[in-house]
Amino acid sequence: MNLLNAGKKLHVGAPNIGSREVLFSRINDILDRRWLSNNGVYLLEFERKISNILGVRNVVAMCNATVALEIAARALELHGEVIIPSYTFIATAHSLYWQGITPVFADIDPKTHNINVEEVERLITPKTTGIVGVHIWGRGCDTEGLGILAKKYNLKEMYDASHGFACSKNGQMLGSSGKCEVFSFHATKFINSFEGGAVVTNDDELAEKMRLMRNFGFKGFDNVVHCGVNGKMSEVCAAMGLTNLEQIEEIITINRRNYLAYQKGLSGIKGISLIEYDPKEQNNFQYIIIEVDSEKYGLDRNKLVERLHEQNIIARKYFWPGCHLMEPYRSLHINSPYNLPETDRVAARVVVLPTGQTVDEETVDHICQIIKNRP
Ligand code: T4K
Repeated sequence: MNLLNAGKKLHVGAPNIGSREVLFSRINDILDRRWLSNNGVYLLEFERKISNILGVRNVVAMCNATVALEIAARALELHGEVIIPSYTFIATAHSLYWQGITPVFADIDPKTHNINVEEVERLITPKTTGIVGVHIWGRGCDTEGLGILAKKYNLKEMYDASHGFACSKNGQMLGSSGKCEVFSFHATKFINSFEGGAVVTNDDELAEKMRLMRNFGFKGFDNVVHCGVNGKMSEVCAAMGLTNLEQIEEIITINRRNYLAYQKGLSGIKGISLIEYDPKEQNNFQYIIIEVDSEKYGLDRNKLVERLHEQNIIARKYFWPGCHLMEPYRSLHINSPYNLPETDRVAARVVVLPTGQTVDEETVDHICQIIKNRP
């Protein structure tokens, strides 16, 4: 019986969960070892496996992607202004502002929802020290274009790849662009470790610095060489991550099946378009994103979300409003006099629909019927 038939709410972001038996046996082993955190065997194995999947030399796993972004920015010595898209989860902006860096918001390309490189160039000032690109929905952003800008203006380039685990661009897994890339393994992500994140990089020196910063800056027992923080991933989280990695193919198969069912069920509904994934690339299909053209559809985007919620389908309006319209950034008027018309337009149209293990084809069909039966 699916969740809706059982009278339960169906959430966007409901976690995918691997073999309980395997997880519990790992947790028992962790307890037997009495090694719960700080470079334990499960953490090291998790890092090794991610490194193999992504084809990146170094993986530094952390307690979540927000802290991973903060540590990466600090290790890169970003300061002053850093350009990011406004159309992203607020953590991309907060991770910079939290350490005294001003995030300057660039507009997006409405077709890809990713940062627009020309807009980035317009925003570069003498205070700019870096760019953080974001691979929204796991669709790789223009890393070539941002790389060229970074070189031209001597800026540090890094990526928030929170959505992009096991997604490729030009046939290569995301994770190898710029100085480093950050992944999230939060409960809602394609692969979760309860809470978790990682910075990945091919730069050994940078990786070593971030490893130390993740553990308060300690190098050895009594020697602190950096200002650091507690960014460590616990052994239990690493065990969950490892267990979920073992079902990666299965989750992709389920997500892909659901994506294709949505594609079929939503086709031909005026004013509703499902975003596409490039069939030449690998994708985790973790995000079912529709854009609602209210005029053509005949119903406001917010009303559609309300209607879905009334039917126990907890759809989300990620990422509305853009970061530039959230505090503290709204009051700071950081982008004045630049407007972000494409960000505002896309953020006002997007609805995220549920997928993953808790969703079957019957459920997708039911959701599509609700969307179809507009007034
Ligand atoms: N950069 C980007 C581009 C990101 O998207 C994110 C996170 C980050 C950075 C930072 O990564 P982390 O520091 O989190 O590793 C959620 C997630 O909390 C957040 O991780 C994610 N992006 C964002 C897109 O979505 P909220 O505020 O919507 O979280 P919440 O708790 O309302 O959960 C979302 C939905 O998931 C709910 O409808 C309920 C469902 N859910 C959630 C949890 C935790 C479950 O069904 N089970 C659960 O255990 O941000």
